Amino acid sequence: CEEDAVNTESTPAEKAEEKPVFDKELFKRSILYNVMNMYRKNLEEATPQQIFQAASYSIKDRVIGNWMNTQKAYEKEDPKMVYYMSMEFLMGRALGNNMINLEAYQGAKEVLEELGLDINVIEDQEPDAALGNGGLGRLAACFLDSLATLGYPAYGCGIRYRYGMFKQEIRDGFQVEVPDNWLAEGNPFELRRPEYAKVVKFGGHVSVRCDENGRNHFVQEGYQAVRAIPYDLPIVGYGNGIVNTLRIWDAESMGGFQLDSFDKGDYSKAVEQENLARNLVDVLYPNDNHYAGKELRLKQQYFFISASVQEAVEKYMRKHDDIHRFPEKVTFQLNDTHPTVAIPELMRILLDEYNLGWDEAWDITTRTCAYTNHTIMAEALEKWPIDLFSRLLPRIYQIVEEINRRFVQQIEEKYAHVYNVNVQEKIRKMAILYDGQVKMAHMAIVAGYSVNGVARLHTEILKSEELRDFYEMFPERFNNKTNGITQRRFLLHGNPLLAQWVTEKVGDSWITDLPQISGLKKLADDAEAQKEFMEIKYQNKLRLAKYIKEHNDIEVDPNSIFDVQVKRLHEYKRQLMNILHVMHLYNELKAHPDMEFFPRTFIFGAKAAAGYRNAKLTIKLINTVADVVNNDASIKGKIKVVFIENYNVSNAEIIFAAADVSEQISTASKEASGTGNMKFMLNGAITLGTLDGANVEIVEEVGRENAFIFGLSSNEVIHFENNGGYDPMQIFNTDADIRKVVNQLIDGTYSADKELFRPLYNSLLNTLSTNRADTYFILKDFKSYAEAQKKVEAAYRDRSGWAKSAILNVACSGKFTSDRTIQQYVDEIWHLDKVTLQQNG
Ligand code: 4GP
Repeated sequence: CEEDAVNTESTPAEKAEEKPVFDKELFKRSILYNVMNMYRKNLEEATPQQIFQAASYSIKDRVIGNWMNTQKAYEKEDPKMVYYMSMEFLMGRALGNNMINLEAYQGAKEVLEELGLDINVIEDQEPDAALGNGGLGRLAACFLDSLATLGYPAYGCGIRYRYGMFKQEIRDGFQVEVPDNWLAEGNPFELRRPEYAKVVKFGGHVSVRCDENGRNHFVQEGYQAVRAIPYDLPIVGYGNGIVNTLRIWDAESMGGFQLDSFDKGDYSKAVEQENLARNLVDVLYPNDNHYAGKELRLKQQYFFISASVQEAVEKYMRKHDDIHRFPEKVTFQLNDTHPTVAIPELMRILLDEYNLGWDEAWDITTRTCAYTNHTIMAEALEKWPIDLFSRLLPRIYQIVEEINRRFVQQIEEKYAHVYNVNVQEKIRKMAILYDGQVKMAHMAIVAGYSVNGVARLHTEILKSEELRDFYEMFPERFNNKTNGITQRRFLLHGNPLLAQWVTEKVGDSWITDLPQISGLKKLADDAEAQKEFMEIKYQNKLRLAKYIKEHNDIEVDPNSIFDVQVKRLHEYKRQLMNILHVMHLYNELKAHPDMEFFPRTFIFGAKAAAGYRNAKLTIKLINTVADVVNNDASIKGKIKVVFIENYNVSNAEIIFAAADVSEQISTASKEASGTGNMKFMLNGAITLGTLDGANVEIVEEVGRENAFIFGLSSNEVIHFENNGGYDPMQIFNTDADIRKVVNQLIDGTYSADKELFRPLYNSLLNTLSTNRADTYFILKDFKSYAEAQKKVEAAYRDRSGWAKSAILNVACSGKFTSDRTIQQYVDEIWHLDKVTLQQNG
C-alpha cells in the first residue's frame, strides 16, 4: 500500500504540459487590489514597504492553493514524514525565493516594471528571517528547499524568535549589536495556527501514584506552564506544486494569572509564569560553534521540542491506532544536540501518556531519532549541569537517568571481560550523566539510529577521535552526509546573469539536477565562453562595488581581484591570518613601491558572538587596517580592504556572485564542512584553502590544479594537538616578515592605544593566555598561505587560465547541491517516499 501511495512520475514533456503558467495580469490586479485594500492607497501613494507587503500577499495567494493541495495529498497518501528539528533556520528573504520556486520571478519582474517598479527595490524591503547564526541554520534552510523540491514530506520545527540574529553595525571600527526586530512590519507569509497550540510544562516536582494494577504513574506537579502557538511558513518546492511547512513556535502565557494551578494564592509564581512566556522566545542566542550554558536556552530547547513532539504524536494518532508503528511514519532528525531533549520527551509521552513499558517506548524512540553532528569544537559540546536540568525538567531528568543507568550497564556488559579495557574509564568517557553534567551528544548517540557528520573528513575525525568510543560500540550507526546548498537561491536567484548563461549553454535542467551543470566543462577552454564568463563576473563585481560604495563609502576597483572571506567570525576560521597577511602585503608594498602587484580588494563579512572578545577584536583590527591601507595614497589603491557590515543571507547572494577568490582557510580538522565554500564554487570563485571540511571534496571534484591549497593537513594538526611539538615563538623569532606583522599589533602602527590588540598578539605567542599559544596554527601556516596567495596573483594575470579554472569550478559543483544531500538522507536514513502532485494553477 506504500507503493500505491506514490503516483507514477510523469515524463518531462508531460510535466511541462501540466505546469500552470504565471498569470501576469492576475498578479498585477492583485497587487493593486492589495495596496488599496490593505492601505487605502493607490500604487503611486504606496511606500516600497507597502508594495512589498502587497506583492507578498499576492504571491501568498498563489502559494496557498498548492499548500492546501500538498497537505491534502499527505493526508490522503499518509506517507512517512521527516521532522527536521532545529533551533535555527536561517531562511533569509522569502518573497524572491518563493517567486523563483513558483517559476514566477521573471513574470513578476515584468509586471513590476510595467508598474514602474524595480523588483530589487521591492525585495530589499523584506527583512531577512535570520532565525539562525551561520552554517547549521542556513543548512537547515537549504534542506527545506530541497525536501520540497524533491517532493518529500517534511516539517521544519523551530522557534519563532521575536528577535533574530542581531544586526551588526560598525561604529568606530567596532561591532555593535542592534536588535533585529524582523517582525516589526509583520510577516506576510506566516499563518498563525492556534488550533494546534500545545501546553509545555517547566519545573515543579514529580509525584508517583500507584494505580489499582500496581503500576506507577509519574505526574509533574507545581509546574509553570506556557502555551506554544505554532506559526506556519510555506516552503515552496521548485516548479512541482509541493509546499511543505516550516512550523515555528511562539510562546504565549496561559491566559491571565492561573492562580488555581498553583498552591492557591501564590502570586509570585503566577507572575513568574507570565514572565516565562514573555521571555522564552524573545531572542536567538548569537553563538556559533559555541555553547553558552544559559538556563533560558535550555528552556527554549524544551519548549519547541515538547510542542513539536506532542504535535507529531497527535498527528500520527489522528490517523493510526497503534503507537508502536510510529517509526514507520515519522522520523526526527536532530540538527545538532540542541534538540536532543526530543529523546526523553518522546519517551515521556510514550511512558506517561500511552502507558507503554520502558522497552517498548525505547524501541520506538530509538527507531525514530537520528542525530547530525556539526562541529568537533570542544566548546560547542552541550553539557547541562544536572541541578539546572533536573530543576527545570524534573520528569525528563528522571527518564534521562534511566537511559543513562541502562547505558552504563550496557557498557559494563560489553567491556567487563575484554582484555585491556578499563571499564571505569569507558564509563567516564561515555556516560550521559557524569561529573554533574548531562551530556547531550552522548544521549543523542545512545538513542539515535543514525549519527552523521557533514563532510567525509569530519565524519572520519568523529569516528577516529572525538566519538571514537561510541564508534567502537555502535559502528553501524555512523555515516557521512556531505553538506550541500540550494542552487535555486545561490545561483538562480543570487546570480541571474550567470544563471542565464549556464542555461544558454547547457539548458535549464541544472535548476533541479545540478550535476547537469557539468556540461560546461567542454566550454572551459573556449575563448568566447571565457570572455563571456569574465564579463558576467565583471558585471557582478560592479554590482558589489556599488553596494560597497553605498554601504561603506569605499571605492573599489572592479578590475582588482575580489578576494573574499565571509562567514561567522571565529578564531578557528582564521580571519586573523587573512588580515595579518594583508598587513604583510602592505608592508611589502611600502618597502618596494615598484614591485609587481596586481590590485586586490580584500573583502570581509562576519558577525562575532556578542561575548567573544578575540573575535570582536579581530573585526576592529580588520577595520583599522582598512582605514590605514585604504587611505594611504602612496600605494595607489593597489590594496583595498572592505568590511561589509551586517553580513547576512541577502547580501551574501551579491557577494558570492562577485568573488574571484574564496577564502576557506580554517585550521585543518576544525571546519566540519563549510557551505560558503560551495556557494563560492557554484558562482565561479576559486578556492584558496586548507584541506579541511568539504574543501577536500571540492578539490576532489574540480582538481587540485583548479584550487590553491596550502597549510597543515588535519592529521598534522591532530598530531601536534595530541603530542605537542609546535612552538610559535620559534617561528616568530626566526621569520622577520612574521615578526614584523605580529609586532605591528602592539607597536602603534595600527592603534595609538598599543594595548588594544594585545589579546590578539597574546593569542599567537603567549602561552599564559591560553593552554597553548597559537591554538589555531596561524603562524605555522602563514608562510604557505602567503605563497599560495602569490600563486593566486600569478594565476589571475593569466586571464584565460583563470577563466578556465573558474568555469571548471562552476562545472564541477554538481555534487554540492543540497538535493544530493537530501536524497542521501532519504535513501540511507529516513526512507521516505516521494509524493507528486497534479498542478492545477
Ligand atoms: C557548522 C559548521 O561549523 C560548518 O562547518 C558546517 O558547514 C555547518 O555547521 C553545517 O553543517 N556548525 C555550526 C555550529 O554552525 O553552531 O556548530
